[in-house]
Amino acid sequence: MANYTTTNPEWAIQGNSAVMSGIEGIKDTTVGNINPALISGKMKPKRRMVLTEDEIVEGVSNCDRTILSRAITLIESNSPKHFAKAQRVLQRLLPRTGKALRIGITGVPGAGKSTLIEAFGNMLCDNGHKVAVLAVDPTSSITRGSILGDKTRMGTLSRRTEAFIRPSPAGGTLGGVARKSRETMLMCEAAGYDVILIETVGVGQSETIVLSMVDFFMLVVLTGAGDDLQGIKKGIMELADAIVVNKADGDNLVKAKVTRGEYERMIEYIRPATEGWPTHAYLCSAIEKTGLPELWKVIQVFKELTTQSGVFQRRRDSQLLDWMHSMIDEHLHNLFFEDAVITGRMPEVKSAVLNGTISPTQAVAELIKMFDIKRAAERQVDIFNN
Ligand SMILES: Nc1nc2c(ncn2[C@@H]2O[C@H](COP(=O)(O)OP(=O)(O)O)[C@@H](O)[C@H]2O)c(=O)[nH]1
Ligand SMILES: [Mg+2]
Repeated sequence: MANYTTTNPEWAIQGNSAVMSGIEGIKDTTVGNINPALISGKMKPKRRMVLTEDEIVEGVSNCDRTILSRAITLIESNSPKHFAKAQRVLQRLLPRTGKALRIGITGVPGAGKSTLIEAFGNMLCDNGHKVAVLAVDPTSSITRGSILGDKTRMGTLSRRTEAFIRPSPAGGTLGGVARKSRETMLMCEAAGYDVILIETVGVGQSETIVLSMVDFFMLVVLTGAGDDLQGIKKGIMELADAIVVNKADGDNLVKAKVTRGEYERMIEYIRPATEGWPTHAYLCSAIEKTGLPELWKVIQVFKELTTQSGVFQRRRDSQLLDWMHSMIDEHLHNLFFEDAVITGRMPEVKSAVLNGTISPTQAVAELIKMFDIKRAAERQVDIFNN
């Protein structure tokens, strides 16, 4: 059996030529640059070696960051074979998950989320925590690159051994990004990261995905909110467990205090995001690193209070059931759209709809009639047992 993936692995995301490398430390094996140990057979080219299920489970459990990266790559793979393997790995690691504090961070682009995560993450590492930073950006397959910028913004943190930073999966469907992000989070927990910081791009549906994953959700805002609320929808404020007025430094400090007061007044009219937890606005500066210990304290009090009241666990429980439901949706969706009968007839039906020969509703009715769910399920590779 082939032990090595090719330069264009089958799991590469369709239409996306950038494939993240797995293991670092071995130079490209171009002519003249070959490690003699490789030729003599004394050393295996680790970079391309396919890891066994056991190796991944063990590597992740021991917080081997290289293996963790590869486990996540497996989760992000769109190949059914890799999906099945990732699921088996996850199943075995599941008992190690759930112990981290999951914090979501949203806000308009430029609010300072990445800078804040860098400062906050460093502080937590200094305090003995292990921090995993994830990003959720469902548009990343279109915009690309934006998330890589974030990694440079987190320069210090990314070099720390106590930290692990992973950009958003470029996932195609929204459901795909959601599943991959959640499972990536679980992998990080299994590796022993006890604080998970999840940045959303703050546009589109990234907030919804992150909200469905986290225990504590914070909104980072800029000073000078004024009347227009910086385009922040009231809906997002309703989801926040804390509003963080960032860039409260230098000449901006006075303005930041005013902004904080404005948000405090607005919050009064909004139903709290979490039962029994009053949302407040706080000041901080990611650059000067002020207000960060206070913010951490707030999050800890939140955890304590909601754990006592049972709200913490209830939120996690409902998230789990929601995940399950969305997975069912996704699975049924795939069964239908990947079914040979459906894909075979689809072009014809599509053009009939475009020609005005049949209505979209009629088209759906006919496709559903053609779709034999039992046979479709049989035809599909048995992804859960393979
Ligand atoms: N003065 C000041 N600038 C900040 C602060 N935090 C972030 N910035 C700047 O704001 C800009 C956007 O920050 P970034 O972290 O990329 O924002 P994001 O888009 O929300 O992730 C960058 O130029 C940062 O240097 C802060 O606390 N104070
Ligand atoms: Mg950012």
